[in-house]
Amino acid sequence: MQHKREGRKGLEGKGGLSLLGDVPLVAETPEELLNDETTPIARFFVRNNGLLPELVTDADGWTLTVDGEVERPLNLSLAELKSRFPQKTFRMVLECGGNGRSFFEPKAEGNPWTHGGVGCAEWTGVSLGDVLREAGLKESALFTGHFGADPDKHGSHEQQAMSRGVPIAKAMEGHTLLVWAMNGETLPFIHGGPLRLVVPGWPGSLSQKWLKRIWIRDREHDGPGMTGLSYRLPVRPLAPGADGKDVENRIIESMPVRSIVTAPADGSHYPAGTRIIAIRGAAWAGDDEVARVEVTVDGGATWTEATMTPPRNRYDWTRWQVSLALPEDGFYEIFARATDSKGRAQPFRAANWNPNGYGCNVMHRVAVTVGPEA
Ligand SMILES: Nc1nc2c(c(=O)[nH]1)N[C@H]1C(S)=C(S)[C@@H](COP(=O)(O)O)O[C@H]1N2
Ligand SMILES: [Mo]
Repeated sequence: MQHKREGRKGLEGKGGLSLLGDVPLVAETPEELLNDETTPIARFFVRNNGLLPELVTDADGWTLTVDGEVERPLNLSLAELKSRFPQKTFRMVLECGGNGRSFFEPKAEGNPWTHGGVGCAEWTGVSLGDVLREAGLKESALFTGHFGADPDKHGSHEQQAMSRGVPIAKAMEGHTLLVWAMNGETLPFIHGGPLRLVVPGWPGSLSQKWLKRIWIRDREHDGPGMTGLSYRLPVRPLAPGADGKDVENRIIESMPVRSIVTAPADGSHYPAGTRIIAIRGAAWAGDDEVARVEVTVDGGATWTEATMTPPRNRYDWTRWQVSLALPEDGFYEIFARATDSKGRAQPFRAANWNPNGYGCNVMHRVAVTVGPEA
């Protein structure tokens, strides 16, 4: 795909990404560039809701405030975070809540992600729960509210570009991290450096970048991204195209199960006579585990189970591979279908349409040809 040269400021070193928007800056990763076990920073998607904050020169002097329903409000420098709490490194999936949106019909509102609004990196930091225990949660503590340093898309600091939050139980999970390093490197500015949250398994919007403040609240947080139709799904299935404004909805928590084929790339060609093709991919399932991945090349008439590499830790993705026999030269569509530990599999067709296009986990399709070069 040809990319526009302009509008890629902030995406230096990320030449392979597809630009979905320049203001705010949004770029996804073509599925075949997600073939690494750990997604390199150069291939990690970018999603902003506002403009970038000012560049930070003194990273260790960056401060995080924890206040609200706590016994002892904290104001910690990054240097203090690093020295006062046990350090953790986990490889975990970060996925935009709108990943897969472009497959809804009719089109839903928002960035037209294919399946590439996702990456799986090694995140290093401290558990948010350890910091909240130090602050001492009051009985009234119910929810977090996350605040970053970025201005909104008009450049104003009066309102957060996005400010979401989670129930206290999710905040206290050991894997919910305050992160300063990614793949062993200082957390890049574009990914929220010096300090970001990573709330694994739930929509990426909870993983606040350029994190300045965690406000502990006695009620559900109501910042931008928490109200209206934002990051919510209708409780009862909607007819595609409905406005969905006056129906009962719920906040999205765990993301749905998904798999992607990371090799071969869509449009690949094999020499005539090729009878076995090697297929590789990744699968993940929000808070749950991937129970199995199956692959078909005949539209779902027959399925072959893939071999899975166990995840390194909770919230890591599952890498999988399978060799498939092709009966003859010709055109094939590869579909991979993951099933989670609760028995939920991916649909063949985008299901559960909603106006903002969340939760589309339709199977990824990769078409290949076998035969003489055209
Ligand atoms: N401060 C801040 N944090 C943010 C956002 C933002 O716009 N501002 N976008 C969120 C969204 S919607 C996603 S999907 C992830 C993307 O993280 P990445 O850009 O590092 O891939 O960051 C989240 N954190
Ligand atoms: Mo997102």
